[in-house]
Amino acid sequence: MRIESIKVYQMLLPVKGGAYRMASDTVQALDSTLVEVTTEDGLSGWGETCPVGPVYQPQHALGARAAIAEIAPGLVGEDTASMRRLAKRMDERLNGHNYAKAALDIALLDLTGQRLGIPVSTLLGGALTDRVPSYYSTIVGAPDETARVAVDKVKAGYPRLQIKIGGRDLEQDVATVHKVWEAVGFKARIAVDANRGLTAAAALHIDRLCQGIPFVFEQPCNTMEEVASLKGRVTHPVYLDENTEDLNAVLRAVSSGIADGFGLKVTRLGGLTNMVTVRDLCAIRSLPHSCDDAWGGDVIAAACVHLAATVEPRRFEGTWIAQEYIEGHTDPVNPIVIENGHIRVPQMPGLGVKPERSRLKAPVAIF
Ligand code: 0XW
Ligand code: MG
Repeated sequence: MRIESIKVYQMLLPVKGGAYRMASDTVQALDSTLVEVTTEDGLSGWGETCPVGPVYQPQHALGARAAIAEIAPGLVGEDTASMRRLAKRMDERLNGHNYAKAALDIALLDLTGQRLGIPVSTLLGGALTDRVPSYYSTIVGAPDETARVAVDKVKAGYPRLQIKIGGRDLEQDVATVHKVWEAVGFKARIAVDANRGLTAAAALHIDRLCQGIPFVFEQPCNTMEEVASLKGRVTHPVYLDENTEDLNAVLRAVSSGIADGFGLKVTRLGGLTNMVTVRDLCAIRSLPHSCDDAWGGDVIAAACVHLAATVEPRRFEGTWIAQEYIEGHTDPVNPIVIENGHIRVPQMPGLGVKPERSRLKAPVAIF
């Protein structure tokens, strides 16, 4: 079936509570881009990409829409039967810009799933579970307050916490990790995420001053080289997030043993098709990882959950979705929701979510 049109929508997602603070940036409202790919028979598939501001990664909302404008005209009129051909077509139109291609990749898989009458998780190899764990991500905050939130979220059923640190005094970061551990103990697994914000020296200090606390250290420093320099010097496992900029970066991190695991973002890596490759690479070395994205509504949340359902549970680090930090749902009829720290995997054909038309403004571009 041929692609008849690609519509691009913009949706503003204000942060509940006012601000989401990370070491690298503080964001107040996120600018999400939704794509609707429609085929000649009237079927529509949806995709989404929503960078968490322009500083977290070298990606930004206007960049996503500009990249889609380069790519989309080359997809209109193409047959949707071959994902490989469509991926090739995207690469022929634009080099790189994985985060924009990701929205189209997700929409095309949504379409294919609907056409075949199977969920996207089946297209990705098949679900191993119908319910995936999520994790709660704090903001960079005062030690006592962060520990209080951590206790609340464990009570709410989250099996894992991601504690944000960085961009401030070492003393505050060390106190935060200790307070959370004293308050929560083994009731939840803990990741400490510095979002690139530490020098290697600061990461070494935190590692030593938090000896005996079983956390994984997520993206402590800015570059892969700095993170690699920690190997053998820190006692905590080190995970990469922001440095996994493309498939080659993941391959390099896996093959050289730089990372003990990953915080993976579906759009950064180019969509679900590429994430299947990453999932399988990680499986070869028994590396744990998450399946999330930086931000977004129900469409990207559904994409992450379908993929998450296909990951071997013993290595799975959870799916973070923005629900705790945004009001309402893009799809109020079949929303993706966290219940007791877990998320049900949609069983309907395709992604199983559709943005409610009344929530969408007019398309910002039609191809
Ligand atoms: C917790 N997240 C998934 C949400 C923000 O985009 C940051 C991100 C991370 O793990 O760095
Ligand atoms: Mg992270």
